[in-house]
Amino acid sequence: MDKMESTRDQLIQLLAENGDAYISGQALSDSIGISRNAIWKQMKELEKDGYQIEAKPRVGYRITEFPDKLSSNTLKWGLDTAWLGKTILHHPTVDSTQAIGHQAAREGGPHGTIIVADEQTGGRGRMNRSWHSAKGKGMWLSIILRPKILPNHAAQLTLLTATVLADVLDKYDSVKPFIKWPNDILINEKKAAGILTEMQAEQDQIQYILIGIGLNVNQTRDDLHEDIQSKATSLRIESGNELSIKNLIQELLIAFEASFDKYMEQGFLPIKKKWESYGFKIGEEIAIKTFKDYWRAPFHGISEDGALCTETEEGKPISLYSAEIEWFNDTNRE
Ligand code: BT5
Repeated sequence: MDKMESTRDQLIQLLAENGDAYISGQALSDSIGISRNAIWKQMKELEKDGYQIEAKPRVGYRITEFPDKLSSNTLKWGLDTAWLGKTILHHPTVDSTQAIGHQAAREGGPHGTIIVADEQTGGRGRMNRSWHSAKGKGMWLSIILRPKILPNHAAQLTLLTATVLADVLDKYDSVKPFIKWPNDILINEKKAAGILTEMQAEQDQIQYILIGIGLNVNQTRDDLHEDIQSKATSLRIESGNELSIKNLIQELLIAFEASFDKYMEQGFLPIKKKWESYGFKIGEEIAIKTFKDYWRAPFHGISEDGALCTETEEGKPISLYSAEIEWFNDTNRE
């Protein structure tokens, strides 16, 4: 980072920390170590970048509006969380936010650290599938968590994440989200979001969990990669409106923190109920694909620990932890 940029970052941070209150030119000049005239020049530069700044004579400055582009500062401004997103690492372009997240977690990145990018060149899904993450079109984000739960409960956090995403999307007009087991978000039977959970753990202790969330926001149908055009969608396609990715991220983080805190207090049961309220094809017949079999059976919901409750071909109840589900006239086959 060059000197100009770091001065500007310090300035934004000081103003952002001050919220709605004014901070005097003198105080800014003392903290950053540049002249009051230089502060004034920097303010003019910020305005060119889309910041709206109010300057009150003899009182000081405050920011009244942050630009819509993503940065650690714009995301933190107005983010009303206690622990989630206190550290936000933003990059314009990355291979995968998961890769950056693993590195940050290995280097001690705290619980609640967020990694977010405008674009991923090597975005990943489960089982090494690729995840298309075009520049400025979606939410491409990873969360580092260090929860005090048993490693075999980690999958519950993936289901929790799906319910948080569904809750956030449900608030948007003409968007009716469903969760396809275990954790794809569908709108009108097309995939709008996916979740990838990775974990570093010993037998009975989690070092960290990295939850990766990919949400299609502002793609038009033509913007979607041809591999996924028939089976994917975006919020813009569904709602007809372009949406602010920055606002969506903030809404997601606020809802995630509340849901996580509740989970730590009350356990999985409230999440299970919420998940089932969004569950796709619950009570209907689905096709189940495991690594060796493929059969049809009714989908009864999820168990207390997040497994898929269904039946064997012979009609005996079973719980499955890893499988893919499909439905008839399903266009989503891999
Ligand atoms: C997922 O995998 O759905 C998990 C996706 C997680 C992506 C996030 S973005 C931030 C973080 N950093 C990463 O590198 N990853 C995470 P899975 O259930 O395996 O689904 C993958 C399949 O979804 C692909 O094989 C495609 O068929 C389809 N797909 C790929 N890109 C898509 C997109 N943008 N929208 C909808 N479907 C897509």
